[in-house]
Amino acid sequence: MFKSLKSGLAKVFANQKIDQNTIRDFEDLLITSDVDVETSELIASKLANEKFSNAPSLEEIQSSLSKIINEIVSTNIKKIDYKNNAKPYVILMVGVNGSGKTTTIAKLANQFQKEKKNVLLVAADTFRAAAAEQLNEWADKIGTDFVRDADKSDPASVVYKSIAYANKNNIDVVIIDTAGRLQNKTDLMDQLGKIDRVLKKHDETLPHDSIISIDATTGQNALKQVEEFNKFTKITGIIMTKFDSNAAGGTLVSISNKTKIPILAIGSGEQISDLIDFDPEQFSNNFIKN
Ligand SMILES: Nc1nc2c(ncn2[C@@H]2O[C@H](COP(=O)(O)OP(=O)(O)OP(=O)(O)O)[C@@H](O)[C@H]2O)c(=O)[nH]1
Ligand SMILES: [Mg+2]
Repeated sequence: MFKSLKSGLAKVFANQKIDQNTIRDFEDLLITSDVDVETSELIASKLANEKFSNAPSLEEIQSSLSKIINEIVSTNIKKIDYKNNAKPYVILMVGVNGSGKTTTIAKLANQFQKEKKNVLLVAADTFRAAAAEQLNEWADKIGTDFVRDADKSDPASVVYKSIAYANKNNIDVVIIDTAGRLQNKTDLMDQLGKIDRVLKKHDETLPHDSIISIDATTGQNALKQVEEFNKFTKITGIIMTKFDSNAAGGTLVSISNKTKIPILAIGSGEQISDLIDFDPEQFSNNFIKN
């Protein structure tokens, strides 16, 4: 992970100089690591303003950069706060196709189960029969409750019913799986808006969390995804999936800087235990130094 940035930094700052030329090359390097232009400029200007000795070593530059990145990615650090909140605590999982929603739900459910919470998984991806099956299998494996509706039914309907089910069955945490949708497909985004509104009919504080799963290898489009989904349900947290694959890492830096929405956790594989809390310092060190 992040290999390109480290070797790139060594090249850009080989002459141990921080001047207009190296700063420009550094900005270009960030952009090739999936950091957006504005955020790249911000990081570069912060670096240019750092007080260095005459010929700063690569290590000095790296330390300073990792501090700068850490400042950006540690805005609004947050965990899912389901323990001290309303019962049931309702989490809506959204995101584009294949971004890891269903797998991440299984990982979260597994964590909550371990904490002795009663969990309900809701299949609001009614487009594909296989989608509900996939969630059902996870529910069986982890041992959570599960509700679904007939295929092709209105997903808002099963969502509405699920809250009544949760109230009746002493459920602590409800996690709703939604169909993957591209953020520019208006009809599908409207449908998501309807799911959000139906939840608010039960209780206007619902959903307590709307989490978007973002494939860490997505690049610049990730920002657009967060911004668009946020128009239909207020996004309260981000889970970056597939961090074990060849992610450049810059996507996460950009999203943190531009949206200020907390990164809740990171998906590090396909197994149920492959979900780790986001650690800004560790991320920043890896991003710059590894
Ligand atoms: N390596 C890796 N693979 C992951 C991770 N999270 C999910 N996947 C894989 O990505 C693929 C898609 O995951 P799903 O959870 O089905 O994604 P989804 O967003 O529910 O997909 P749709 O419902 O079709 O929109 C599966 O093969 C998962 O095993 C992760 O953190 N690391
Ligand atoms: Mg899915």
